[in-house]
Amino acid sequence: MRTWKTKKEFKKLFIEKAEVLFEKNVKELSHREVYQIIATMIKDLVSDDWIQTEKIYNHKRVRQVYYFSIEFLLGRLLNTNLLNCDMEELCRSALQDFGFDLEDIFPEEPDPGLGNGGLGRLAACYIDSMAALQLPGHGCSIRYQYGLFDQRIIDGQQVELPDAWLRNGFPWEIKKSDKAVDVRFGGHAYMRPGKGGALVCVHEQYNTVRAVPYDVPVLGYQNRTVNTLRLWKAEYTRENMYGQLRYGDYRKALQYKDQAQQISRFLYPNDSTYEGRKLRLMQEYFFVSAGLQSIMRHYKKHYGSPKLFDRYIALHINDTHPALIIPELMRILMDEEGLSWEDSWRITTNSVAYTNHTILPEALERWSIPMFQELLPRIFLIVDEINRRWLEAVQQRFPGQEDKAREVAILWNNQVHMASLAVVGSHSVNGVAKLHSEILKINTLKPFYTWFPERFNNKTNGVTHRRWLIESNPQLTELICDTIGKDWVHAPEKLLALEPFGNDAAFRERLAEVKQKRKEILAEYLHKERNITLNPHSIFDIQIKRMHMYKRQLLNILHVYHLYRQLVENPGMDIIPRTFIFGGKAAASYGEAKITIQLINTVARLIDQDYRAARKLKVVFLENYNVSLGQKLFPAADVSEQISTASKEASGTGNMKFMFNGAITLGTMDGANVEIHQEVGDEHSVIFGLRADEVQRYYQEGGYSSWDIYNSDADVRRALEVLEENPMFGQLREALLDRNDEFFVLKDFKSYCAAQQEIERRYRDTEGWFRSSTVNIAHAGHFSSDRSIQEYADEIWNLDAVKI
Ligand code: GL5
Repeated sequence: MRTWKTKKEFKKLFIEKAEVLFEKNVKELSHREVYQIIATMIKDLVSDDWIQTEKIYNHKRVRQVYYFSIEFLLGRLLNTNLLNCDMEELCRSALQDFGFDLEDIFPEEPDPGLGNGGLGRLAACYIDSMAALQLPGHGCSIRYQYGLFDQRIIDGQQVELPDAWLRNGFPWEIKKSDKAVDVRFGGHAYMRPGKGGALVCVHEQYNTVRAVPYDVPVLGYQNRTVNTLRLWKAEYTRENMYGQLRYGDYRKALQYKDQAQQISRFLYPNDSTYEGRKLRLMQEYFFVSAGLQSIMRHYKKHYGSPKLFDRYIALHINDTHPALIIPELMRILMDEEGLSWEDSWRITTNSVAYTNHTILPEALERWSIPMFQELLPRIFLIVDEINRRWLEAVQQRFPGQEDKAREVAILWNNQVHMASLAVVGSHSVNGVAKLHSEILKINTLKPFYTWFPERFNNKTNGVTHRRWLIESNPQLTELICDTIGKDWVHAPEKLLALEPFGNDAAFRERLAEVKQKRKEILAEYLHKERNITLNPHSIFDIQIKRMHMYKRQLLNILHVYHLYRQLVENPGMDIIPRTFIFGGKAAASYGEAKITIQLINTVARLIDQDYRAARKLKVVFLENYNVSLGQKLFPAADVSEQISTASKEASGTGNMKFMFNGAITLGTMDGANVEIHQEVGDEHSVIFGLRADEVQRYYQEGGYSSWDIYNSDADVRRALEVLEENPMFGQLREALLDRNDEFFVLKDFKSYCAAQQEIERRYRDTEGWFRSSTVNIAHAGHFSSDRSIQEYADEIWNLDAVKI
């Protein structure tokens, strides 16, 4: 393969690619075409290393991990990959010679629609860190044709448009048709005596869906490691189609074809319908089965006997969506490799490890047994047997205690309980922040913890500082390097060396300049691209995350309205101008979250149109929040809003991205906020509200009376008046008062207002503020995903780094 290492070679190849790909000379190229050419060139550039990496893994027969996740929210890859192969400056300068500015090229890349929120973004950070640490680890997921949705705000309301992110192709992927595998759905499965009398499974009359892999290279940070993210696309098979046509059943044949193609069409099919849920279950089995079959095939070719599978292979499941990997591995080992149940079970549980990402009951997956059985008859037989053996063990230990069995059953109440399957079938169960891992032990998964205390552990989340600091905030990166050198780039915990500079006036001044600059960059961008005007001299107070009642965007906007009312009554009130920025998508079927967006936009308009307030306050709801917009917002933030109801946010990862960029956390003692607070202390973060144990106690006691607060607190009463503006908002008022405020918005209102005043007080003390900002950056290193992944590798996967 011809590739480039110098600017001259780059330019020569660039010209050739322009001809081959677009039949154009350089002057005629559009920005999008330039992006496509460079992406293709990078893929060519790293292809030798990619092949080499795999060769070394195979040759040395190293232990490898496969990270199964139903989402990988990658973000744009061009900048990241240029940084990783250390070609950014060369590329920038070559393009300049051609008359292009690299900064104009980056926005041409659409954000891949392969994820929706924190869980998917975490998976993307984790594969980045695996490659950076030279760990043999790969991702496995689905190649969705459409992402979540493109969010538009029309008349203040969210409107969902299709996110056809693949419209112009995805230049980072390579289709591997020869590595396709078949996945079976439906039909009948039963056991019958085979040779020597042992029972064997017969599975017949099933449909076959072809899974075709598309591989995306995952580049290590300037270290030549190139791992793989394998994305599966679903296709129909001609054989299956013709099979049905042979019997003259056109309707069935077309139905099959359509259903097969549906599997990888949408991220998040609407699960409020039976058809939607069925499709989601098909997606889960589809990528798990395809991934595992290809792993097994590769393993047997290079490593040998399936009996040693668990010595060489670790399988990680990111939440329960890939938990069918447990019965699927059992199926492959027994039905295809001829191993016994006992050997297969030992290998399976030794291979699989499970991370839980939520305690919200509605998010714990359960499938109806009839649907499961119809779609996956062979897998159901195996789950049924796992459940039978497991309950037998429970009965032996607690004879006659039905309730013990009920608590831990995998099949119960006509449902398959996926979290129970995941815990029983794996050797490690972890939460994603210290508090969350404790809640799993004492609450959500308590009965399992009593059984398998040794399985439970914590792995606090992390984010890749390469994307979230180095790539997103070059100004801050330069300041840090000028101040403490570059060691931290490879060892982010060394950011700690920055802490003493919080006491250095010259450093603080430069830090303030960087923050100001980043606020101006954001303001300019929003002005140019979205016609939004911000005052870059106001405090930028930002809440960006999925819209959810437990995340309490409602608390934030009620406080803004409270401030607004104060200003109206007292226009001379001395407050520092404040810009409240919101961004996030609400699930299409989540009424209250969508109304909250409308409320935010209503308050925004109210303030804009009132001269008494508009000089001091500004509210913006940014349409279509995604990874690339996030990369502009985190560097510009002064205040990081992390205000979920304590105990509800498993970890949060936005909180860490803000911290890397020197924002101050305004948060509850929830998720990883607790550990951020532990790192920086009361002096450098602002904490408010009920604690997790208090929230849990209220729940046990049937809640609290929000009416009492309403009746006794005039500020609360006044703030709620905004909900009388529009009959739509009545639903929110009802949730807060008549449905007893499940998320403690009114209960925490007073203490949130006080915390906001505290933020303002601290901001007035510029010296103290930037000292706090420095301390936050210095302690952010702990929240690098490199730290998290090293812990996974050492404590769960038992994986060593491999030099390439
Ligand atoms: C989530 C949690 O809600 C977040 O608190 C957590 O940071 C994230 C990654 O561990 O996982 N669970 C989940 O289903 N989504 C999340 O963001 O989407």
